Amino acid sequence: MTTGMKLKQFLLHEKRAGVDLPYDLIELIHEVSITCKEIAATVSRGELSGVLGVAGSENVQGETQKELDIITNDIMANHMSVSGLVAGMGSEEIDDPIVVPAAERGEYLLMFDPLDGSSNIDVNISVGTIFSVLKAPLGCKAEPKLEDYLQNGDQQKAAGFVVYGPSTVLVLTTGQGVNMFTLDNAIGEFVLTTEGCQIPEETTEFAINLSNKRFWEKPMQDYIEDCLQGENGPLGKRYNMRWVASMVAEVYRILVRGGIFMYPFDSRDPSKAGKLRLMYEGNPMAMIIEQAGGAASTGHGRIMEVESTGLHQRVPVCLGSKNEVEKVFEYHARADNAA
Ligand code: AHM
Ligand code: MG
Repeated sequence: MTTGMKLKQFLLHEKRAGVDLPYDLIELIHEVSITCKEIAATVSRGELSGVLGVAGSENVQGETQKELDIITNDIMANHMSVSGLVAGMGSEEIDDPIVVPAAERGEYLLMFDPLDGSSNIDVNISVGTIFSVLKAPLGCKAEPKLEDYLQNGDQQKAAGFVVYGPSTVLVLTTGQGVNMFTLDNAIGEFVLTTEGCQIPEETTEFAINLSNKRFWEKPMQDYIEDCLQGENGPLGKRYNMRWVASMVAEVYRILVRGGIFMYPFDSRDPSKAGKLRLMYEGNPMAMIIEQAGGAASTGHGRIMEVESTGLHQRVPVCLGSKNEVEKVFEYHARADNAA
């Protein structure tokens, strides 16, 4: 009976059962979970913390930073840089890789978005932390170079996110399925509450920011048009729509009851292939979704096969229930073939 086990206890249990999980990876995941407890406590204080609102600065992507973006970034970066487990880190909020002192270096690279969906923080809607773990090619022996980070999603050793909602839940994969751990505030531990999440293959629920429709490519416009026609349209189904504007909340919902989430390529800024970032949003979410039996695509192919060219590279994202993601892929393939 594994349900009810604490996070580290469960990972050690899996290792003893034969899962390929190095001890330092278990430690790393455990340390990340500790920082997420600190972030959960910070976020839950809301207006009491006196740090809601914008910080007056922009990140490398030209987005306005919230004070909490910076505070939560520092919580993660400061804690993990003295954990002895990472050789370097990359964060949504920091332009360049975060350097770890030589004496503190470990074997892994940690990519993270410390507070995803942070535009929601002032309106008290769920936000979260997303992370992706890669192996540092030179281990702890040298300071990682930028190219060391530029690995495909398929090379991830672990991926996860924590959603700070009515309850705080850690969703984790180490490549052996997806498990969920709910934070029990009474004991200060993440406790296993769902083992082996499976996303239903079929869905009638889509999530997309429809206000951007005029900027999308034709196949994406066509797919959504067909969804909106409901049971009498070419897809023959009555669809429901959700948009939380918080990817962690959308992916969590999809893991629980299925659905499809899209942040497609759009033409607002041709230099950016969509809004979401490959290394700390697209790839970790893709690994989680695939490990739960879903699919994660750019519309043209698997997200985790996209060649990584930069720490803050953008990627079109379409993920969730397998058969629905496949449909979106077919709309793109048809358009490609016609061209
Ligand atoms: P962020 O990392 O700056 O918070 O941006 C990512 C978020 C996602 O969580 C969410 O899906 C998307 O931005 C919402 O975008 P929009 O404001 O266009 O609806
Ligand atoms: Mg984000």
